[in-house]
Amino acid sequence: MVKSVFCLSLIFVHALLWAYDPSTADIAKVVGDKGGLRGGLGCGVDVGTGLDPFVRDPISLNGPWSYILDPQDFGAAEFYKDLRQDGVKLVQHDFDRAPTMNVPTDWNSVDRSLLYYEGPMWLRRKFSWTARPGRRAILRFGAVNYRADVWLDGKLLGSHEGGFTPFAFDVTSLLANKTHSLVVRADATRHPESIPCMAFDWWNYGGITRDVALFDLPETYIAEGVLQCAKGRLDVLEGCVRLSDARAGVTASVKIPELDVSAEAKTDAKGIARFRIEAKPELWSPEKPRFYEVRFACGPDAFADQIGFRTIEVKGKKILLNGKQVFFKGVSLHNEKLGGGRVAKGSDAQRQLELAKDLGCNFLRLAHYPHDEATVRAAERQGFMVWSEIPVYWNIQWTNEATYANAERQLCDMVRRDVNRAGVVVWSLANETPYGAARDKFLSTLAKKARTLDMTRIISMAMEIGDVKGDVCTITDTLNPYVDIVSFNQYIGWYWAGADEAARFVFKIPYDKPVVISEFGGGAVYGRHGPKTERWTEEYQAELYRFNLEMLSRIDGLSGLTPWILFDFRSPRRPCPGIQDGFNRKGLVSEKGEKKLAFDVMRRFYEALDRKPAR
Ligand code: GCB
Repeated sequence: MVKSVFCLSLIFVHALLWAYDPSTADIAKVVGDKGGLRGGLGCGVDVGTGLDPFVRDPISLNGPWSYILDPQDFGAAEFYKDLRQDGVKLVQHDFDRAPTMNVPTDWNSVDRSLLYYEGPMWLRRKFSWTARPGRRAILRFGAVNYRADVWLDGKLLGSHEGGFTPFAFDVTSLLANKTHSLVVRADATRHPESIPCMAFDWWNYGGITRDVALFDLPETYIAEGVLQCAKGRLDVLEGCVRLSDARAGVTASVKIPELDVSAEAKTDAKGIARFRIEAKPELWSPEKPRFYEVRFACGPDAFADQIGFRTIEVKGKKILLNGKQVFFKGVSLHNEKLGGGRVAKGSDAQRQLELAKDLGCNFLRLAHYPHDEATVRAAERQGFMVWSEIPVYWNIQWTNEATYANAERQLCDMVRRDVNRAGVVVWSLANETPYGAARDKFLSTLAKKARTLDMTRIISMAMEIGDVKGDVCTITDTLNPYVDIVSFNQYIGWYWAGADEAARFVFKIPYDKPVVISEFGGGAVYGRHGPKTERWTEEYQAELYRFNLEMLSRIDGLSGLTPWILFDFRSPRRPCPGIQDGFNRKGLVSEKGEKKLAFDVMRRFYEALDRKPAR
């Protein structure tokens, strides 16, 4: 009963609190409009660039959290008040006697017996606080997978669904000069109405997987500060400051000391001040990832971010970065540590980024959900353009309104979190979804929403190959009109046809748009050698890459490739003993970081592209 009330309230929260319908497709206006997640039950706040641990100095609530497993979900029942409130103690659920794990972390990596545990799990952390009058306290979770219910000293702050985006609560009125108890019920159990849904090809690590931070802010603070090149303009920067409260007539400013430019504006009735600055910054590019310190200020509040400036556009079959044609020399990767476990801190992904550099990449497809902020920042610092996506994957409940609201909120939270990241050039909305009218309605609406959120980046979806007749593959997905680039996953040589057969296939793509192949590849076990006709050998995979590259190179308008995938990753769908052992083996590199033969095939292909003049 309590659980169904809880579920109902989630639906209610999604349906009611997502009333976010900006009237114009201008990012400077849109990101400034108030909207997004409220966290639930009247206590939450939306998370913008002003609530970013990288630009402020919040109090960290990372570190040891006590945890209690609850495999039969008893804690949600009234009887177990002790779990939620950390108050009355029943011996079997005593946090003080419970083991601890170091948050942020997924719980699956903490103990071998939890490898495939999906939840629920109860976690508690105590912290002390000294209250200061006239300040605001905001509690932010970088991500909890998948569902989080949060209590502070026994009071339910709210609930959040979606495992890869931040959420926050205003806890000002609850904090006093004392020790507080913060309790989270985290649950990664799959549900048919969720995003992702029941089936997907990765392990969806559960837990408080990203930073927990408490922001001590002025009473009215800058909730959002945004600055980037105006659409298609390399000499005009546009942006805004949005205050936490809808206060009109307050002066806000933005400044780039290095360029000696600044602007001031007064907030409107929504608490938004908009800026337009004429400036000619040195541009961000993969060859030279240039950043400027941008300072946002308003009254007693200020913060600075390192922001790069660039434009990204599509013209006919070409992708233009800063007005010049660019080819996405990419690779796909999961937000997983080499060997398994969710990336929890920036350095966890550093080796992956080095491998991608070594492969010759200038582009990363961060599959299949928003990756952690430290990785996105590290990627853009190292000169990678980034494709960022939400986990609308395979089949989901296309006609469920709450599922749609969830997808839209995840999209908005992703955009809002990374809007200042020059490296992020593609927002992708879905992966390999099955054809159908209900799907088309869902995803075309989502695509329109994406354009109202951000008209300066490329909108995409990774689709399926379409119709195959003889040797001709025709791209038929009815969603192509809604995206800027034609992207599809194709596995010729692996799920069908032999490694050396790909070269005979041709693609018919009836759209005047650039083509980015969002996946291709096949499996190989590192160190397994044999004839190139034998599956799972490195030779087979290398041969598959050679023939696929020959075939794909002939596509008119080919503008990028993100082979699947940089490294072997954990997937419970891949049990085959001695071959997969719980890992998807399509990596160009093993889960231990060892390069397979196909790595070199791909690297040489990108090297050769560099020697060719622009296509
Ligand atoms: C796909 C999916 C990806 C899988 C891959 C595979 O099309 O998009 O998530 O891991 O195929 O290995 O089959």
